[in-house]
Amino acid sequence: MRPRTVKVLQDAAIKDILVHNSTDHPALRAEDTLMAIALKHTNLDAIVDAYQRDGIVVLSDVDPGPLDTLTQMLSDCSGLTAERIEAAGRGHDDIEVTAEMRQNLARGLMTPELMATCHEVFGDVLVRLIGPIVHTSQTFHYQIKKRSESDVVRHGHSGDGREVRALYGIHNELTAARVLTTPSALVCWVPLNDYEGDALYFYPGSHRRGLLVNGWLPRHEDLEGSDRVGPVMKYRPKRGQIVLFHFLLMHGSGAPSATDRYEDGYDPVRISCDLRFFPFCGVLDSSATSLRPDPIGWIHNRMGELSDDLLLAPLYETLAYCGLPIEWPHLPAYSPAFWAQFIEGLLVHDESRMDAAVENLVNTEAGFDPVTSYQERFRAARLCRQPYESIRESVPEAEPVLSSLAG
Ligand SMILES: O=C(O)CCC(=O)C(=O)O
Ligand SMILES: [Fe+2]
Repeated sequence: MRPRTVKVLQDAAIKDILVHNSTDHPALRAEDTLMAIALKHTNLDAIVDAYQRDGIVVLSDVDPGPLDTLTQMLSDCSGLTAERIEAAGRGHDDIEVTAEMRQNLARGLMTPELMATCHEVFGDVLVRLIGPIVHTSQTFHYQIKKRSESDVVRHGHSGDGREVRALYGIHNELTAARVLTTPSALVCWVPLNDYEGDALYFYPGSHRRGLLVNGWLPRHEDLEGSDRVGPVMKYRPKRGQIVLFHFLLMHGSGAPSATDRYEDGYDPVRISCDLRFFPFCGVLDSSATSLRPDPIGWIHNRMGELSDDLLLAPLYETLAYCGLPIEWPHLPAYSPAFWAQFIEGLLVHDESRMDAAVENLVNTEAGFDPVTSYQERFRAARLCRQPYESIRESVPEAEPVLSSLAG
């Protein structure tokens, strides 16, 4: 392929500079562009602060273990070499995403090696953000998106693999997914190449505004009244960075900026993968891992140090799933911690408590769907044995709940 020159206007060049790694001012955020924080022990507080404030944090200087494994797995299932993956982001290689490739890429399968390297590299951040017991998604999704792409989907995995290359409308992870999980999980979005374009749009702070949509909205530029979702920030992927974001954070695929001009045919391709991490989740039919000994003791200690309901939410959920009592403080409107009250209701089959919790989570002022649509959907939640079986040894406190579930 012939290398192509890129002509960008001044504003795009400025953005490039702004996305450099800022270790001196780790929690900085400039205008509408997200800054990166180096993933190291001394920055853990700054990482947690940024996540609390924005609902999203970009990490740099990350150990390459998970990235290398994900790149190798992509090469194995698609035939794309590491060189081609890299060149595609600069528009130096067209990547034909065939129907067969899409089928393979729509569902990557988690392996024990990938899970181990993720826990090693992200474990300390994960326990701070979602607590000491973690489910790691069994499947993940590769995305291969051309800058010129115009197809927009308003659904996730659908079987035809269209979502591998199409742009996503605005959504949050909880209600966009078919399977019900928890608002307090997080996405770990992994760019596999540097990409000359705004890959993702995020709405920082929307993670504290409750449920705004029960499904999917159009893309930012196609949505009249996108200011209801909030101010938008753009992310330009850099290989080696990792983007962590909250399950309630509104986001969607970006598109070429109207001010970027390119020579004919210049069409970089971004390649990425997204993993998901959940706090202990009794409705998720998978095994959880305890990343700390005596997780319930750990949770009680940590709760004494925390005041933010956003970080307390996943800890309350774990206690609620284990049938343990919670001393409820007053919760702010739309707090994700209301989900733990939903779980308390679920455990004792109290639909009115479940419905009340959901009502507190739904933002009817700015949102797009009525409370009843969420309540009807979430009432179908059922506890599974598998997560409880998997923590049997580390959390003996949950034994009564496990025994109450049919074998
Ligand atoms: O890569 C994209 O365009 C969208 C990704 C996304 O929505 C996600 O990873 O949750
Ligand atoms: Fe998403």
